[in-house]
Amino acid sequence: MARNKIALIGAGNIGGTLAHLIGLKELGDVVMFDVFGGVAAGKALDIMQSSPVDGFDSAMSGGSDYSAIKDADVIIVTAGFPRMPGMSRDDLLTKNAGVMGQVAEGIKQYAPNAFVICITNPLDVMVWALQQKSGLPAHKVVGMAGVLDSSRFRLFLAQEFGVSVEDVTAFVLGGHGDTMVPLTRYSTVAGIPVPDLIKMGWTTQEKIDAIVARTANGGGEIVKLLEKGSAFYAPAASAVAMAESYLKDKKRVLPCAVMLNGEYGQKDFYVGVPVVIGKDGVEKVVEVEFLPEEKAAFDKSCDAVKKLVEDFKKLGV
Ligand code: TXD
Repeated sequence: MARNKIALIGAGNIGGTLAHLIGLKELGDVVMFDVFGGVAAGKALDIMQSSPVDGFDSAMSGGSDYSAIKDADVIIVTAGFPRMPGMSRDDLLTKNAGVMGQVAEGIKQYAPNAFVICITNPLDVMVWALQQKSGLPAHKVVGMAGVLDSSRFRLFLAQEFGVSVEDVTAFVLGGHGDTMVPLTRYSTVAGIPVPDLIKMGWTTQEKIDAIVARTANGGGEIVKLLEKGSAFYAPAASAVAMAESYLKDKKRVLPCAVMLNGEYGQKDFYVGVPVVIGKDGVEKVVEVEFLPEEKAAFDKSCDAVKKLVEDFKKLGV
């Protein structure tokens, strides 16, 4: 059987990390595309030169010609501009709107059957724009944010409880950003929900509230430290988990930004909810029951995303 072909649109910090992880996991051959073709080609060559040491057989190439992505099985989009200190994700709207149009054209022309994962910010709007402009079916175009947000949440919980990250699950919904909604009653240590752990005296509500706030600001904390650019190791790992679930038909339940069609009482825009990812892309949206305050937080998050979609439409790009 031929190897999978994975195209990376954008060969910046996340793009380069994606290529490296894909090689180390032998998920397929990698084609990197960037407006700076030399950067894409250079990173591809550098990573391929590590393959004899690490023992993986993935071909890597890079350039600035869209024809190279022809018939890719998976496309991961990071093209665009990252946040700088003091910028919100939404400030990136105008800058990245034009980029998405070009990327959508390239995908439509050369790889209309691909499973597409968008990472570019502001995430929920950019993935919507990419789906609309490329015309690919919505179940084949998803946004990466929830896996990253819940990974951050899991880490902070594991640190608080002094347990392995492997034994912590977390549940995060809503838009990527300050309005994201972490559901603590569906977040667990070895199956024990966080509210029960509070009752057991293992932690306090105040500490959990602080962890929730730190998670929601998880990206900003890193932007501030890095001073130029935003997080890239954890975002890349998160997108690779989504790609792997599709390519291996693992049917993992992962929080992804997907087009809602009446689920959770919302429709016609992208927002983060738990979904099953398998060989058909988004195979199922998992709909949980909300408590009134959770519903209010989710609806508020949806309103923020919808407003941004309207702002995007006004740009007329
Ligand atoms: O959770 C999430 N979704 C995110 C999103 C977490 C972290 C970062 N997130 C966003 O991903 C971030 O705000 C950016 O919008 C993207 C990419 O982040 P990265 O850190 O990889 O940015 P870089 O290093 O600036 O890389 C972007 C590359 C760079 O090499 C540009 O030359 C290229 O994109 N670029 C383009 N490539 C192709 N086509 C066009 N038009 C283009 N414009 C820029």
